[in-house]
Amino acid sequence: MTRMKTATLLAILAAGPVMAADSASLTADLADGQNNARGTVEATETPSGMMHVKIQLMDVPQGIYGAHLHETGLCEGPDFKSAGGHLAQDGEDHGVLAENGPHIGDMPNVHVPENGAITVEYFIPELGADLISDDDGTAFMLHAQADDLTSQPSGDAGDRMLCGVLAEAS
Ligand SMILES: [Cu+2]
Ligand SMILES: [Zn+2]
Repeated sequence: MTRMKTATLLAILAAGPVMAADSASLTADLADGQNNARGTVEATETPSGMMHVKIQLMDVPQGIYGAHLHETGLCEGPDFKSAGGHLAQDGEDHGVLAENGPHIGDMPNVHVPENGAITVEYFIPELGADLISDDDGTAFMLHAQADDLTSQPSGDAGDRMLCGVLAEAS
């Protein structure tokens, strides 16, 4: 453990202060309502201003599931209601099919294949690490059903299946 931390520190030093300042990175460990590990999410700022989000899932039942960033970084199972609604800015409605959509925390559905494992990457425009790391934090949520991309306020995506709190990568 100590050795790994030293290696990380050296890597940061090698990258120099410019890189460190420009690319904040946040990660979340995903768990289901029974606290079983189900994957990870990584959100990294890029020079373009877009957030690069990488989701890696494992041991998830085959299906199509809504994926969002939720406004509160608190994952209390089994229902994960503690994470609140979608991460959103003033005047935003839910979903890309809404005229005033989407919420800044809305992402495309994840299609999990039969083997239960998938990795997907998204770009989210105009999302900075400062918005994710606000006072009450932010959670990534995968729902039990597909997001219809239009129903208010959350795409009719059903129960909350997997949750993870995004925190600065150490
Ligand atoms: Cu959601
Ligand atoms: Zn939404």
